[in-house]
Amino acid sequence: MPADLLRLARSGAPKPGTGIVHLGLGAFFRAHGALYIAEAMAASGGDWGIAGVSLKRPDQRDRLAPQGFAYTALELGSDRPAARTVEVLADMLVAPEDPQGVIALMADAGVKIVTLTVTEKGYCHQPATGRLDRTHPDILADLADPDRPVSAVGFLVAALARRRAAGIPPFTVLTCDNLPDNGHLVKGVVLELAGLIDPALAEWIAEEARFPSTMVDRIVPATTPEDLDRVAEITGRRDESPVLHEPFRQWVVEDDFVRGERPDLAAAGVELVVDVAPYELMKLRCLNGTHSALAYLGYLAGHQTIADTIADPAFSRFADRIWTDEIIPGLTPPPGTDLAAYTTALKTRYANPAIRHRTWQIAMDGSQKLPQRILSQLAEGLAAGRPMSGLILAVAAWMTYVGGTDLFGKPVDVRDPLAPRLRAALDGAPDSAAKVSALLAFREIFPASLAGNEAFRASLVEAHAGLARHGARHMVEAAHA
Ligand code: CS2
Repeated sequence: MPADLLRLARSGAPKPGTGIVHLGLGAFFRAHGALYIAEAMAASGGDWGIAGVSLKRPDQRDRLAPQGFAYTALELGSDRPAARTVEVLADMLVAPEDPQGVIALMADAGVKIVTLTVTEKGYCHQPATGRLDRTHPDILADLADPDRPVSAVGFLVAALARRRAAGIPPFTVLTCDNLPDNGHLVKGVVLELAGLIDPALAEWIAEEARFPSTMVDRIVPATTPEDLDRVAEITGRRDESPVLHEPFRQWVVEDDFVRGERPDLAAAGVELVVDVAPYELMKLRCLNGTHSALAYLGYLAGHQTIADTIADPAFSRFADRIWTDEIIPGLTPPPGTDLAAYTTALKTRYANPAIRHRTWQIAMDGSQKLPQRILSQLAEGLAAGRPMSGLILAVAAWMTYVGGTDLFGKPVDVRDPLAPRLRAALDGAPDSAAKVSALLAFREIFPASLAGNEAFRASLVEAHAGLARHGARHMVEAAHA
């Protein structure tokens, strides 16, 4: 029996103009920001159609174009799956095919906002400092030819330059990636790159553009070929690029837009606030921090998904203990939020059996994720004298994982921009002590103050050796015994 197919578009209303360009159009934004924006338009109108841009590959465009850029969003977890047809995407460009077209689109006077989900590594910053990585190959390419950029940062700068030259006000840059103080971070890298190209441009951007911070939340696993069949079965219609997501969602946005121009986000349930920081920290540490911890340890214990991992009682207890003993004590709750209730709800979200979020997927790009998810709170907790053994075990699990062989001797497909360097450093190290030292020396991941903490190093070595000797499940069980 097909689920209800709700159309997320104003029936009979003229097609809205394009007011938003999204860089890095993947499953997450289509299941999160795009839905909020579609709902805001359904409630209050406005020309907030979205043009998507793929910065690397054409595959997403190739799947969506034949369906007129409409797609199915399938909510899984409540009793009955709920499917919606989303018609908020107006077009999609592939940057390497037509960089000039992307710049022209972003420089169009009708475009007021550029949203981004380019993942942590897409900002070309140094994770430990948040500053632009001026040696990054994409940034070097952007500097060599600013009119044919490669990176998201390069496109933002090129389009802002074009707008300035044409006398058009800048757009608002609305980042939707899981980085702390993400508005400030993207502003910093944009100003740094712009300053290297044209200092007057950087000044204009600093004065006229806006970079609100945001906290985004919804669990959206990568869509698999099996999911396409599942969606077809449920809806009775074939969709080459559906998104599958949990029922929960949250979007907290700093209300600071160029000329105040934005969709009526509040009508769709977005929380517009003055200070996003407490929401961001809560989400990054409680959710993404434990997600990464469960991903590395769960993977090493042989668990395929987060739902499988949290269904294992040892891991369920482990998650409770790190929330209670290590994470929550370091947080200031956002107004009106009970952190214990927040993490209890999180655990129910993790346990959703309909969401097959692979530990391997979350384990990707650990070098870019660990600093803000785990290491910053680890450093603060150690300084405050809290026992941080659960998060230390998670870091040891990451150190094991990036070695490229799991605890059963099977190869691991490590996806990380630093993978070859991490692997080389580990291959040259004979034992746990040497391996831990080799990785702690990566200054772009571990700040000197943390790497130089001898008690931390000793605990890491013990945890790393313990994983090899006793296995992940045993270590998780023993972590809080
Ligand atoms: C996950 C996030 O893949 C990951 O690293 O931790 O994508 C997570 O599912 C979202 O941030 C949830 O809002």
